Amino acid sequence: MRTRAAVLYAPHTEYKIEEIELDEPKANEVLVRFVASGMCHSDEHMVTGDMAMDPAIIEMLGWQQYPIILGHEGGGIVEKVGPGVTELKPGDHVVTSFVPSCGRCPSCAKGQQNLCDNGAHLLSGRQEDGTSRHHLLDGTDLATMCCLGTFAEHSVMNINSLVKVEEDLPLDKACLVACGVTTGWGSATYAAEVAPGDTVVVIGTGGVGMNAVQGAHLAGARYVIALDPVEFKREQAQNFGATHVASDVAEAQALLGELTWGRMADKVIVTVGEGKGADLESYMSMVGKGGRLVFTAVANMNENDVQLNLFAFAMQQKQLVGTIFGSANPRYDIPKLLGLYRSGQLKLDELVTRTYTLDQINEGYQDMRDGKNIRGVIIY
Ligand code: CXF
Ligand code: ZN
Repeated sequence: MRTRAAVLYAPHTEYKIEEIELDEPKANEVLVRFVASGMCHSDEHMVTGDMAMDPAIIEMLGWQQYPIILGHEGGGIVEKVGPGVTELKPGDHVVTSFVPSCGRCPSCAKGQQNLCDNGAHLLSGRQEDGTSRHHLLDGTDLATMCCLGTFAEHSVMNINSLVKVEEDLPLDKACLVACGVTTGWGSATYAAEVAPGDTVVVIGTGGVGMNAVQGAHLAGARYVIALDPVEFKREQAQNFGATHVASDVAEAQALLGELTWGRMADKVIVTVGEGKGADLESYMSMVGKGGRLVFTAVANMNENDVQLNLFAFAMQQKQLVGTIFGSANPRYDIPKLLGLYRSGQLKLDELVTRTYTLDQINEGYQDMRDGKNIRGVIIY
């Protein structure tokens, strides 16, 4: 079938809206008509080139990373299912999960669906069987982000990347649990294990960090300090549970000193747009004795060096924890978070700063770069 998609032909270029050819769903795959897609910062890492597959591996496999359809935060309606799909049918409402979960691999079986073995395909640009369902009209294969490609009116993806949701939920809000909301909320509740009475700092309060703020608040933190250089984001954070705000690390350190009588933070959660190894020690300096730093941010794939005072790290018994998808289990946590939205305990509507059409995607990403959005959402 023909559909429309935002195609990125190369890093550091604008998206172009193209008519594309989309194949039928194969075994265990589903054709989805998207209703909405969140515009996550991680897609921007494919635009800047911070994140890409190893060129040597790509060449060995005969694949290419570009042209690519980005987007991994989708909400839509099933149009057709491929052979072997029994758990979804046409008309079902679904959200994507940027991490797949097969339920059968050792990680899924252990209760760590965010580490599903099929995650190995996330940056391959291909479906799990190594082939493409998306093609330019001249036949060129298109890669897709996270095996999804939600910046398109339709897409075909594996059942492992879809979670069924209740039909009365608005898909233009529910789509946000596909990545940003669950990643941020889980970073606070699972990875940081925020406990009642904790003092928490969230560094970077965009589409992920804002949900770490509301996760920490809901988990009973006494103080939640939202650290962001953008005034609009600091203001917004106070509606999501931040008790205090700071515009830089020095301001947050001074605030922590006063609030905790020098004991500093129990948990610091790093949700900046691009993680930098050089900043790690300044983040760790806000963590108190026995405290934990959670690193959620995406860094450049070649970022190998970090600044960290190893003596203080050991002597003050600090912890450094990495996390993907906020250490959440998509098939358990996506419905759970949508339940919290339904009961009014999780804010989703307020995360959406602006909506765009697919044709306005470049404008939407420019707004993100300019710090104007908590989340921009494309409405199809
Ligand atoms: C990213 C993490 C790295 C792979 C692509 C998706 N996470 C969410 O935005
Ligand atoms: Zn994302």
